[in-house]
Amino acid sequence: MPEPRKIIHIDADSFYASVETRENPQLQGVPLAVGGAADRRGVIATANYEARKFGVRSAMASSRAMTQCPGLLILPPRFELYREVSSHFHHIFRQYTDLIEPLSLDEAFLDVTQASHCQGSATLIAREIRQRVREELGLVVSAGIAPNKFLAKVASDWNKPDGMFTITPEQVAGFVLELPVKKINGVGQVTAKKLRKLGVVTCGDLQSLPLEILAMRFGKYGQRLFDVARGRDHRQVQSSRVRKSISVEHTFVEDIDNIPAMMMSMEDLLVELKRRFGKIDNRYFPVKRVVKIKYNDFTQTTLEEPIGGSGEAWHDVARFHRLLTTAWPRGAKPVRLLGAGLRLQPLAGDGLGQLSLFGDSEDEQSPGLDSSPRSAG
Ligand code: DCP
Ligand code: MG
Repeated sequence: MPEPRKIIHIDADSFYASVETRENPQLQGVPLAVGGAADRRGVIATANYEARKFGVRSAMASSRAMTQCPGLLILPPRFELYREVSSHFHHIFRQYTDLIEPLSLDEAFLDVTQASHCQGSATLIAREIRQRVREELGLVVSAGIAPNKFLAKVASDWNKPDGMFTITPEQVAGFVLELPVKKINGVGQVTAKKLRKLGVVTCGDLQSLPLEILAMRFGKYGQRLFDVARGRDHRQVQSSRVRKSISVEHTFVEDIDNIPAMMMSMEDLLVELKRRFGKIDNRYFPVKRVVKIKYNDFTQTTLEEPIGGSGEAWHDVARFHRLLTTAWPRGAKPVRLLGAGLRLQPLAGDGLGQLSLFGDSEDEQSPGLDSSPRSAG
């Protein structure tokens, strides 16, 4: 059994509104929202907890919010300011771990499994982060601590605002039994209603539904429901660190021992590699091709070659085949796994350093680059 991971989910309380209150302390205690003006068909981005008592919510029309809470003060958003605050959050997070996955300006997952601070206690690290955010930024963040992302996110919401909640690996099984399925990220009203018709309100109820039934009713999402009902979530914290490579691999049901079969498999891998690289090819270019072979005795070998400047495509099948046929005789045994990959270099001036702040919008910072595969040169 691998050692359990330690994941922290951090989420600032009424983020935009809290920043505005920090900038203008006189607003303390006043029902406050940030959003578009009511007389211009604006919507509410967020409201502080005083305004939430009146039912004011994110995405609500500002005019409706004014009706529900007549004294409501609605301020226009100041995104530059919120971004700056977000970068300060990340500055604090980075003192504890490099494995940080931002979800939005005020929300992030941290994997602190390897962190040595606070005697390695994720709960103590979260407490320290909350304290530092309060002292250094004058803001409040809630934190959830758990062995995976799903539970850490549930936990940060558990005692919000100004809350912290830990679910230890030993507590997982008991915790999910009573957890309402509505708390599962991705279970909206439609899914919740469908589940209720099946007699399911809690994750405990959900556990009684076999995977086949879930797959039939919910398609691909069925497997996810099956897993999270048991408190399982294997998704890794995806940090925005600069990538050095990208690869795909395949383990065969039965080992293969002939070159033509390996070549065919390599072609499938290239299709998948092309698809995966297509998602990031506006930020990186490939500098090397890599082939990996794992033999049936679990020994392995890799072979790579620079991608030339003669206009060849990085995904040139013949070149991957050649790497494969050159590398295989090194072990000359049946093969249980094949992999294909690329070593990458970031495109210059792509704003990667700001990735963590702007979520997906970093794509906008590399204009004029098409999404077709390109080779180095
Ligand atoms: N936001 C937005 N539109 C939405 C939801 C959120 O513009 N529909 C913005 C405003 C929020 C910020 O994103 O301040 C963070 O979103 P959260 O969902 O974390 O909400 P808050 O931080 O405001 O409140 P909470 O205390 O519930 O986290
Ligand atoms: Mg928040």
